[in-house]
Amino acid sequence: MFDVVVVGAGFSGLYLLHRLREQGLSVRVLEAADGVGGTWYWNRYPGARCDVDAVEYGFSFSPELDRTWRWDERYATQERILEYLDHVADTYDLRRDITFGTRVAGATWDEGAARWTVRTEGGDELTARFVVMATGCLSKPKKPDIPGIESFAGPTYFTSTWPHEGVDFTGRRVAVIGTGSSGVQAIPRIAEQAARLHVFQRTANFIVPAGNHELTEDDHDPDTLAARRASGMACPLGLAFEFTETNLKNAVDLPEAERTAEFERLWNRGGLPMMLGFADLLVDERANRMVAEFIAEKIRRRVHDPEVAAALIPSGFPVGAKRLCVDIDYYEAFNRDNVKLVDLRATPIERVTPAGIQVGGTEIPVDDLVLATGFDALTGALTAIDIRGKDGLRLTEAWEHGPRTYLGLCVAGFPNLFAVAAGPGSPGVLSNMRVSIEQHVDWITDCVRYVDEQGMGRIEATEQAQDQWVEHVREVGDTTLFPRANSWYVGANVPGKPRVFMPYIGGVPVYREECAEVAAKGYAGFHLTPA
Ligand code: FAD
Ligand code: N01
Repeated sequence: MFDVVVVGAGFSGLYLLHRLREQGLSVRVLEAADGVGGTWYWNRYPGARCDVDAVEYGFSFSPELDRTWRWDERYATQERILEYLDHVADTYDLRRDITFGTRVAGATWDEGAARWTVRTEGGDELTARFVVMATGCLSKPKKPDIPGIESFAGPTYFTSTWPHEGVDFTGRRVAVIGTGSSGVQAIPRIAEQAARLHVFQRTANFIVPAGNHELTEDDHDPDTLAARRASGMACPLGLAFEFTETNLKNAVDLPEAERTAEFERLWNRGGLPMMLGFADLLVDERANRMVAEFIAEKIRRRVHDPEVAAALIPSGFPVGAKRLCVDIDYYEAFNRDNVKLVDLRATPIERVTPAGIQVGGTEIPVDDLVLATGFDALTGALTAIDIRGKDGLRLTEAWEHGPRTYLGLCVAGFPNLFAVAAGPGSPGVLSNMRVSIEQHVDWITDCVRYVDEQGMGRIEATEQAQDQWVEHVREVGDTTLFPRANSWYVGANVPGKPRVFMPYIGGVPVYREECAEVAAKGYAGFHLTPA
């Protein structure tokens, strides 16, 4: 029997393994992939990179890693992040406790023995006192329901499970379906290679420029790094950002020139902090429309053909309520002769045929189909596992009407089970994920130590604490514009998924304090019992 079984070997699973082992616990990590990396193992599409500054995205817990690793660009490529996570695994000799190529099919709680039995798809069983699901927030790809898609005769590539050997699109007629973050990153790179690229856009997204650039040794200076990390800890989104007096004001209260100057400054700075520009951008429709119009004007300037520009301007949902995309040369791709935008709002896809995609009665010939169609986010990887808690309660039953967690970390009825940063009810996906992952892992490992030190064998969130947290997450979400978009944050991209705004929007610092307080009060809201 292990003390802890961890499922997943991405950022979360790797740090968990390191921390739990440091505590002297026996740990086994089970990972479906053949290597470490999680997101960065699977998503190898052209153009894939982080959209949080790499120096902030890398782990903060290890002076050793700070000393031995250098990021080369502001936004590291997928290859570089995967190299980094391999370096983390090497540095801490993590692979010896990871079983690769092993997908977990189920986990069943034995109340009498106070232990979990974890079952793999291969039929192996492991027992453990605790299980931590480090299965990822965006790790369960979602296939689009498009008539005829299975009949396509050429190769179909999912951005989320891209072939390791890469794909050469030279001379090919390529179709990309999907214009979320993955599509926005892949499209300019595919456009550079393909003979012809059709981009099938159902919803135009709000996109801000990356402002990518090379990094120097100064960017890795220990004091600079420490300052950035401290700034990230204080920011609701976990991003290093020097708030000015202006950023604490409401956009609607400022003269237009002053407001536009700040939008312009943040636009030129590049990246996700665009949404930190003013206090009211994500809560007041009027302020949100101001930033929407600012972005629309940028699109009009970047895209030469006014009709194409108009189709690329998002409408019908607030800026930021769907995950903001960050681009390198996205709009410029539509100025190329070999790229054509197909606006599915005007002409929906009728069907995929063996030789192409039929739209408005015309078949567009296609050699290669690229699906950048997203994920069953937050809950997908968890509900794909047959998790059974007390009295055989299935997680899918407990979450029938939407996910319910305490702090995004635990679920009532499922003792000694934790989820990392992916748990609905946590701020993870609204933050620089590394910040949330480290905080979650630290909290979970402290919790396991506390249970052991108290001579307890079992910890479970109470229904009451969970109900209060779920209500709090909903209430805070409802004060914002987030629930108004059909986003993966509310599960709208998966037919039949209950519509619930899943992440906690209270911000990283508030959430961290809340978690710390729960721990300081002897894990308030949890029921601890001897084994
Ligand atoms: P993951 O990296 O998703 O790892 C989960 C692992 O669990 C996977 O390896 C998976 O194979 C494994 N697993 C799942 N289910 C099972 C099972 N049943 N059995 C065995 N193994 C299983 N976040 C940011 O903050 N900044 C970014 O710039 C950013 N860029 C992103 C780009 C892309 C393309 C995507 C998809 C996501 C991005 N994210 C970003 C979010 C990203 O997922 C997190 O930053 C982070 O990598 C999550 O790490 P994780 O270890 O929690 O999960
Ligand atoms: O997925 P998405 P993603 N017909 O769900 C379209 C992170 N990430 O992989 O909006 C036609 O955002 C769908 O259209 P619509 C980041 O958190 C980060 O791009 O549903 N189109 C949409 O355009 C991100 O939010 C980076 O109308 C269909 C697209 O497919 C998250 O991962 C990079 C369709 C899916 O967009 C997910 O991003 C990549 C259909 N039947 C990912 N079904 C960084 O930059 C779906 N679509 C760091």
